[in-house]
Amino acid sequence: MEKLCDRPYVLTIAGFDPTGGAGLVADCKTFEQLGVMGLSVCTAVTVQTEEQVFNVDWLSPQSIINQLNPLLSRYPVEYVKVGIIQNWEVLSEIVEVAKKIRPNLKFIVDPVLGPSMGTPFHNVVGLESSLMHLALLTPNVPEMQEMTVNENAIEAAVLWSAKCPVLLKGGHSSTTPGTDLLIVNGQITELNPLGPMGSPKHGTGCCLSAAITAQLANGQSLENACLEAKKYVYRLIHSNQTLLAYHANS
Ligand code: PXL
Repeated sequence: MEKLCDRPYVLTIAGFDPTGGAGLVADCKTFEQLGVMGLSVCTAVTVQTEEQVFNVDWLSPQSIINQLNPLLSRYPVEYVKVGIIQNWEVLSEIVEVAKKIRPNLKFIVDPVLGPSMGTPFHNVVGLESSLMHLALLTPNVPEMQEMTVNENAIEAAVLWSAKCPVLLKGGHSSTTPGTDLLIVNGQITELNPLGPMGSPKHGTGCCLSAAITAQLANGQSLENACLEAKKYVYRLIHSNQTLLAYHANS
């Protein structure tokens, strides 16, 4: 008897946020709305509300790998989203282990930085060659600057795009809020906002990268997956007036 479902299986490797606004819970809400079967592996247990992070307990690489092994062995996963992870070395180790089980895996990495998370991806220049096969990197402007120690985020993203596609998120930009740049091999495509900004939400970056992952698994091109993911986040930021969104696919 067939025990696997008809939906594409996708995996998020991310942190647990007890509010469900960010991290693996938000990713799985997004996966469910977008018609894919979501699996999750936990990298860290955070203590937080939607307003404040109190603590981050990182799981060991071995504990992450222990969770990963049975899932990848059993389910035909093709696309994996990676959220908070302790540092670039742990990311490389996990990608390597995962690819031994499923060589065709494609990774969408959201390089979450910020004081609350311990800025795990600070200055990764020189380390990045181990991760050249990523399907997409989704930094915002400060994250791109910090990863590459380059004040000019667009220049840094164009350089990086020789290694893997970059979606440089402009959500917080004061000049062009909501305009993201999809950069593939140096070619820049502007993805414009769909309408007014809406009310700020906790975890929109997580949901954007999860939605891209789901839409790639659904067979969309990279550009369409990013556009559809922007629509998904647009609905989140217009769903209510609090920092925690309601998820809906229409
Ligand atoms: O939005 C970044 C993020 C990612 N992952 C987890 C988080 C947060 C922000 O709070 O808690 C688990």
